[in-house]
Amino acid sequence: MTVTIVGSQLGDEGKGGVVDLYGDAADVVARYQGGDNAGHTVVHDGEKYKLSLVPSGAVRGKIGVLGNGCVVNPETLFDEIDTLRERGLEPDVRVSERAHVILPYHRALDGIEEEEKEDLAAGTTKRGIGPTYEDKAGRRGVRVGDLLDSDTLRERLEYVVPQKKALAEEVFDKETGEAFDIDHLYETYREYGERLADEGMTVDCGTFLQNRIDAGDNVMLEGAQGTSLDIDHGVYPYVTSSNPTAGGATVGTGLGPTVIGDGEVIGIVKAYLSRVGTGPLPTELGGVEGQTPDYDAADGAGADEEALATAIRDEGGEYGTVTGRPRRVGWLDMPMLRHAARANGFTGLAVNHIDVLSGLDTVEVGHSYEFDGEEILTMPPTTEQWSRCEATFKSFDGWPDVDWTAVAEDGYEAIPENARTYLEYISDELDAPIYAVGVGPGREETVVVE
Ligand code: 2SA
Ligand code: MG
Repeated sequence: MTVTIVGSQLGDEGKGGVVDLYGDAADVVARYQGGDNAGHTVVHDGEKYKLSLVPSGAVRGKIGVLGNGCVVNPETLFDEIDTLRERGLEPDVRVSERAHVILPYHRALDGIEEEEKEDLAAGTTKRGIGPTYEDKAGRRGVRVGDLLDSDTLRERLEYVVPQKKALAEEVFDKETGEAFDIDHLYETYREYGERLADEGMTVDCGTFLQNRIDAGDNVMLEGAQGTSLDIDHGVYPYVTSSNPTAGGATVGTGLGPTVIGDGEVIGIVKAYLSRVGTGPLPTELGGVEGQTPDYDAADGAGADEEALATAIRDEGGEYGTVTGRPRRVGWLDMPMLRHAARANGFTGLAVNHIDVLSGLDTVEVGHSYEFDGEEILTMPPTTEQWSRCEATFKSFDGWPDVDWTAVAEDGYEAIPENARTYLEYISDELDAPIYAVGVGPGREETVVVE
């Protein structure tokens, strides 16, 4: 049996808490896309762990797998594993031999391209994610399995590195150093390969997971980022370079779609919107310099909106886990969620952070868009079209700030009535039941809907 956890918005929907909730029943937790651009905070036995690559289940004694759809920076991988070991844990992490390796030149080129792109820059995490997936699609990538075979590694590097060096030096007019030096890269990455082999960490992901499922184990597939950051279904080009949508779970692990479809696909929804990075955002409140297009510090009426945005940002701790960037915030965007519900085929929803909105007089929701004089209920296919959409809002009466820990203990009926009205609206619009409601940052602060 599998449970797939997918972000339905722009990442940071609180997937970690839901992974925790369902992770108890899981024996294996696998990631299927992305790399060390995914920030998740895991609280375990009162200790806080910040991870960006290692699947969060590894903190809780589960087997953590990085699937073939992931891009792996071995330096981050071993740093995270070593840090967990120093803190007394014994993480069991496996890595697909088919996963692609992030090399130092990928990180360098990510930074260079973001500078060059100006208005088209996605505001990436600069972890080399895009350039690594580019090389994967361009059939010039280095895979984890290649690190274990020094002749192949050497051959691959000799082919690709001169191209990368020329790109940096000749196209972008940048100086290159060790990150573009074949001998240096060969030595360093061969050693990573040795460590992966010594610790028996590499697997053929699809076979490994299928065998576990056949033996009766539960497998959780943990998506990173979110649907609107999907390279195909997101707001291109302001997206990440992988498929966070549920289809990515099959391609990115090697499990068949019927295996994934036999299980649950849970859409994680944040009760409002947050976004790190650039691009349009029709329900945005205020803005963040350097990320919001044409950002202008607000005055007059806009100042109230800025203040509300700041309050939500601070209350919700909306700062990037990986980069520390303040996140842009806005009201819930229903066209975005309808798009996500369809693209992922959610069997259920978890709605998080309803506590963050408590105490407001009214809570707004972008119910539909006005687009070229017409009302539309889902996202248009191009981002240029999306930028012309104006949200039409629907207002909900706010709910009080209550003792959310007590609510978590008492169950769904203890959630303030107005908040339940809001939740039921989301569930009706997306035609999916609510499985869980996040009412606080802690692991226990989740209401499971019976
Ligand atoms: P990239 O680095 O190539 O994946 O960036 C491309 C776009 O995808 C966005 N992106 C993210 N958005 C939200 N959360 C992410 N993870 C970290 C977190 C981000 C952080 O959990 O907070 O710490 O800043 C994440 N990863 C990628 C990114 O902003 C670009 O718009
Ligand atoms: Mg995150």
